[in-house]
Amino acid sequence: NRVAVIGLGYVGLPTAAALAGQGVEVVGVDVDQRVVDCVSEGTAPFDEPDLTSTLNEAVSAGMLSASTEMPQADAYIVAVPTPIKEDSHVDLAHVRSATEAIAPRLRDGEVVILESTVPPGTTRLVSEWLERLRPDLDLPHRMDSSPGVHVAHCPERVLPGRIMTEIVTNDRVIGGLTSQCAERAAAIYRIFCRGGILVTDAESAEMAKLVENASRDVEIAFANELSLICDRLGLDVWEIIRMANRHPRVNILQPGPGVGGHCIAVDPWFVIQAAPQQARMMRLAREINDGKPLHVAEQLVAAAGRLREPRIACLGLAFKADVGDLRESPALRIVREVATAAEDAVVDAVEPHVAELPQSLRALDNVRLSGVDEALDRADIVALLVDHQCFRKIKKPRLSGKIVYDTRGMWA
Ligand code: SAJ
Repeated sequence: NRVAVIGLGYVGLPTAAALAGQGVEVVGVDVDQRVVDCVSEGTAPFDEPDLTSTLNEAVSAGMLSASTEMPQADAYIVAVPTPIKEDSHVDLAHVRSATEAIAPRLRDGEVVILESTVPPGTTRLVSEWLERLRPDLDLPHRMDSSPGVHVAHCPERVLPGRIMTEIVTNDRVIGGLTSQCAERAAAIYRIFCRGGILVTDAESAEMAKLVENASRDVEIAFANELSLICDRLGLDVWEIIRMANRHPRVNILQPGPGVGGHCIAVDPWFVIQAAPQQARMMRLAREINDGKPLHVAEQLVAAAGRLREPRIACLGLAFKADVGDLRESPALRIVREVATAAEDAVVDAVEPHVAELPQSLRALDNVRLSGVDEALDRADIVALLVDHQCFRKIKKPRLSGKIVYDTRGMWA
């Protein structure tokens, strides 16, 4: 049996490696030749604990290969990006082109599984696309029918930084366009997943995934709103949360500089768009979390405005602790905003997880990528933007005489 995994990113590559590690022949497919070359050599094109070792073993054992061409397979797992467009609607272009690449290969008895996070109804849409591309095949319609080709949704749930553990231990929700579709997909995930497999219909699986992230977004928004309230009232938000969380049924999350990454800041929009009248709290949460970087930047710019040619050390650019992923990073937004608004300031961006400044900062001549020590030595203002483990070593005396903005409560 051969499985094709389409999209060798944060989700597809670990899934391919986990399946291949269990003795399944896997072909990873990606449109990016560099990614394919990297994987073919057994190396991961991005940082993720334990991924390279699993990958290396699978490639050496001949169980995992990579290609830009769609192979013939018994199952196709689609794990391509589903970003949002300017108008905050989903961009299904990658799902569409993956579907078009799979269609000519499909044969009766095979299964197509969508892992990408998508708005409700997309799995059915994929099946409809396949049906139009291959009118000769019998695609699923009613839940109780027995189609020739099976289509299901199995949303990913792994946490960056813990992917290789969570891909095995997390429970999985698997939604089929028919019960048989769900069962066929479940059989594949049971090969490497030790968590529970929850079988449902495709739309419920799509929705379950979205509300997991929307729920986290709302909870983080509560913490972020609380931090604004406490700022206003001159109270210490960290101490208040610490105390409130000693109540047996209270668990307030941590405020921060905003919500980043490609999931939590994106997925709630798919729910909001599906039911705009009803999804009021989710929309507000998005607004609160999206407004937080600007709030932090304004505070830093105001502090910089009171100094002459200030040096600002911004600790962290990643979207969260201990990863090098800068996508939708609030820290990045803050640095860009501060460097643009405070023109006579020099910003030392400290990000040990990247080798060079990202494109959006390279254009600014008052931002440089610096080491933590040099940045702290010359800083008038220190902004802790990401709670990377390596910043925990910085002790309070090192910050004395400097204006400190600790957006993560690391020194609280
Ligand atoms: N954050 C806070 N305060 C907190 C927790 C997080 O400000 O108390 C911020 C982080 O700094 C980061 C953002 O929120 O900027 C999101 O980080 P995260 O660690 O909460 O989540 P992600 O985006 O890395 O991964 C999430 C996970 N979803 C849930 O926990 C419900 C993961 O399981 C999903 O697989 C992933 O989204 C995804 O791909 O959908």
